[in-house]
Amino acid sequence: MGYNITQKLINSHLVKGNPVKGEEIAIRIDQTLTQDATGTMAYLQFEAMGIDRVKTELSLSYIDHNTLQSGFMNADDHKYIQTVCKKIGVHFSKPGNGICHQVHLERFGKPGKSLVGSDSHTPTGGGIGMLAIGVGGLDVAVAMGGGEFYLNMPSVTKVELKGKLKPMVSAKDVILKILQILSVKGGVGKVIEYGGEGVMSLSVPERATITNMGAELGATTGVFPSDENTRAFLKAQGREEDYIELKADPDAEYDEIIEIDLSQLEPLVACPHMPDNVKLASELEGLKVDQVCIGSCTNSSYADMMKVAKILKGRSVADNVSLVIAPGSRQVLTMLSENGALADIVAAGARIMECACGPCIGMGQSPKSEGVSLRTFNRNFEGRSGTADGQIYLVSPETAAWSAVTGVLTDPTKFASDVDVSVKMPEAFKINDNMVISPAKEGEAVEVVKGPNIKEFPKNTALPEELSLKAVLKVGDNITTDHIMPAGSKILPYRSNIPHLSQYCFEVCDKEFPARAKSWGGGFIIGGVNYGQGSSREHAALVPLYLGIKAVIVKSFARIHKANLINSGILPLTFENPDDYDTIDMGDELVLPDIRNKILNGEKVMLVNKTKCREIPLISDFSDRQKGILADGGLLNHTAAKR
Ligand code: MIC
Ligand code: SF4
Repeated sequence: MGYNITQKLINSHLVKGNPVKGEEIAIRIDQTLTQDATGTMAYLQFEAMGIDRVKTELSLSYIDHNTLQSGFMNADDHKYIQTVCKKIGVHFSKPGNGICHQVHLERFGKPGKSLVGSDSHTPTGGGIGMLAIGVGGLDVAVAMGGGEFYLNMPSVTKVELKGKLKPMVSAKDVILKILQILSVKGGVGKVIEYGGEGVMSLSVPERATITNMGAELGATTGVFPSDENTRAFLKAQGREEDYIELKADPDAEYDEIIEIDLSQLEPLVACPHMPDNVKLASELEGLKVDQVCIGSCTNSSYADMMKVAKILKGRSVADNVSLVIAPGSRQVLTMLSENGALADIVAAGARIMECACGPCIGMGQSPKSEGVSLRTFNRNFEGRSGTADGQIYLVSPETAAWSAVTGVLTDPTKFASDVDVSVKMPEAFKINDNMVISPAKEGEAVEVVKGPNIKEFPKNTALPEELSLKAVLKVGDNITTDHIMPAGSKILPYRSNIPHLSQYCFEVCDKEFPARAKSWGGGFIIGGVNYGQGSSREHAALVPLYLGIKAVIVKSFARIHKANLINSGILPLTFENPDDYDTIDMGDELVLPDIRNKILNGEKVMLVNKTKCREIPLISDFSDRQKGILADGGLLNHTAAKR
């Protein structure tokens, strides 16, 4: 039997375990990346591990999330990250150089390599044939120290692409289609592998748009073959030597196959407030628009921006629309400014933002109350834009640009004959890596600067024999990490200050939660399906840990968040019978008797609801490694205990 690409990548990096679906395996990590909003924690944890230098082939640290400096906090974090990176051997991409995933794709990603990043959109690297996985900061810290990365062997879904996209239909519409088919939880435990003759019609940045939003499917990652298009992209980036061919064997097998005929796709829109709430753009035609934002790690490549410039050239942004554009990297911005496209964009009336995440993570540009904002981004979770009742729609660059001009949501295909938006890949991208600072030589003295915004991270204690606490919060299905630990311009600057952050935990669902958790001495959280979907932020585990949360009991978990809970020593347990969720109310007195032994011995866990006089069976499906981590109260304690 032949191998698919996923199996080839995993087999070539396997260090432990049997690559059999669902079993825990460990892989060697070649590259790591962090961004600033998760990076401070990752580097504090790396320092706490007592390792002097990183042991990967290449590790990078990007500053792209917290670039608003309205106070000392973000600047403190940047200084800490820059100095610690210099010391431990990590390359540092300065603020303004671009969004981590875009820059990594352009300058550092290599087909055939493994990458973990402390950001859920790390699968962007799958567009260039990498095994690229989003993880929590502590898992990146471990990988930087040369440790393996553990995951459950995923199943592999093949997306068989046929045909070619019509003009004005784009890569974003492909992934929105897949989200419509699979939903925001349909990718959990899977790698989405792309194949078929349609692949050749997609450039590396288009492929990266598609794998990027694999995060929204909950997938472990996504991957495209590495082929002549990959070679051409690498060559144009001056790094043809990084090319290797990577393709599935003709007789490779898959767990599931989804066919998509690219030529049949129409422009799609993800409506508020979930990326899988997908409708046809033509159905929504005429919806009045207040704001259009173009950028983010999903759609900010040179080709995306050129398409937008072509549409805007000689036209004006509608009076009722504020158009905001953030090119994904300095490379893109430089090329747009040199070829005149930037002038066309500016002349149309766009507001140009720096090359960073910006509005995607609520760092400015929040829409007006109830404002309709069309965004080329990847997430439209409630409140994420910074406006609680903002109505965020996810669209392609083509739909965004035309809608900015017309002032209403517009199906761009009706203008297909007006403008040719095809963009040829440049023969040579503009290369300038002077905003990437190399680390110091080994042994060279470097002072690590920790300003007052950098506080210690919370540590857990070993799991006791019994846990007896109240249900301190009950939430529903599809709770995102943006619900658990919101971001945005007011809160994000405190990512290195857990006590401060804790005031905002679950703010979107229940403002009283932090105070209640403190006065009740912590507790258990009860939740529905796909709990913890979305970002990789381990703050969604560290802050509950700080507030005394000892277990999260839900119908099902999202992958990265479950791993982050385990790393923090919080028990992630699932209902054996999902209906038992209905029998627990907030405030109920709950007990997990003999829990330490049960976890360590892999026995069935019983939850006793003293208030309702009921016993509820729970699933605790942990590997031996995870049992040890949970018993010791988190990965750092576990590693220290093993020494
Ligand atoms: C996001 O898009 O939600 C973020 C902000 O990039 C997060 C990381 C974070 O919370 O810092 C992610 O996707 O992992
Ligand atoms: Fe940044 Fe948005 Fe991408 Fe997250 S999804 S890395 S906030 S651009």
